Amino acid sequence: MFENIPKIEKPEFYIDLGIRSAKKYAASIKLREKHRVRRQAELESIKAETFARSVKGNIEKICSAFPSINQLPIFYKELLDAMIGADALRINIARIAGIMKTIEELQQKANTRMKKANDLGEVQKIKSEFYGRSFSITKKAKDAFNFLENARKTIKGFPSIKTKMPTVCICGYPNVGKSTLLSRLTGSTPEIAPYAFTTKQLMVGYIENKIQVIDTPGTFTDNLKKMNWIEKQSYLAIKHLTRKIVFVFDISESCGFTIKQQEELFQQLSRRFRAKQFIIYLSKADLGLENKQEFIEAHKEHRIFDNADELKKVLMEV
Ligand SMILES: Nc1nc2c(ncn2[C@@H]2O[C@H](COP(=O)(O)OP(=O)(O)OP(=O)(O)O)[C@@H](O)[C@H]2O)c(=O)[nH]1
Ligand SMILES: [Mg+2]
Repeated sequence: MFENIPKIEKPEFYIDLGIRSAKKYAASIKLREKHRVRRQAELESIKAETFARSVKGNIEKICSAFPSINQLPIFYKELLDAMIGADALRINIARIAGIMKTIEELQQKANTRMKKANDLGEVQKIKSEFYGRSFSITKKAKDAFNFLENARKTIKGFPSIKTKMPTVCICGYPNVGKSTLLSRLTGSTPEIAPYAFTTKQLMVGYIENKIQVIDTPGTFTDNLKKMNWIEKQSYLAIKHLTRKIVFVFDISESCGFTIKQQEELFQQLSRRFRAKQFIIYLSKADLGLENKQEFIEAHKEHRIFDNADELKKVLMEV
């Protein structure tokens, strides 16, 4: 979805490109003007215009490649705000867009002055002033170019999610078997390993191309700002994309976390997302689960599954 933003270079790169393209173009044209001063003035005007067009074109490409924040689905909008800062992105795009405008004005002024230049010294002076000021305002925006390059890298790592498809999120403590369940439900092949924090980005699968299932790891803090990058993504996916949450409990505790710890996360999410429907999945049923009956008694108000196929059937019921 966001892979098309071109790499953003340092300002010097665009200046060099502009100079090269001006030189190249100037070498390819034939001027009819015979008067030495007029001829030189005309040549420099053409070069300045080519330089300005090149810099403007490249900056324009950068500005228009970033997604327009207001048109993004709410999930991506908030993700972008949490990861990059929507205002900061707007400001930095506006800063480099400002360069285009200034260079255009400088070039027009230089052009008008060139037409009136009386000697080669004056032509040289106008030329130096034009490039000097153009370079300086472009280089001054170094931080903005840098910011946008970092933003591009962050955006490129955003998960590819269908924001309009009915979606189910799989939550639960680390190592309880969330990714294994995702794989059983959707046939996708996420990384599964016998240690906590295996999943480091949102994993997505589809049930018959009708239901999107997202593995949303994280134990979440109260504050979005304090969450790590994967937790922010998970949290926003739960908040904006899903009405159904499958909460995975490993009551065998072979995940390394007690039922009590898992219960705390379950209660915390239930409170925070009151309006959503929670379904419980007991993982690792093959391990016996002696305490299953006791657990079911304590969670009478929830539907509980320990078989992925049965859970899948229920998720398919619209
Ligand atoms: N015996 C048994 N082991 C399971 C089952 N499901 C998962 N496991 C094991 O539990 C471990 C963790 O499984 P994952 O699916 O990676 O768990 P996760 O919740 O995605 O873990 P994180 O990504 O670290 O949060 C792996 O060693 C799995 O093989 C199951 O049904 N039975
Ligand atoms: Mg996982």
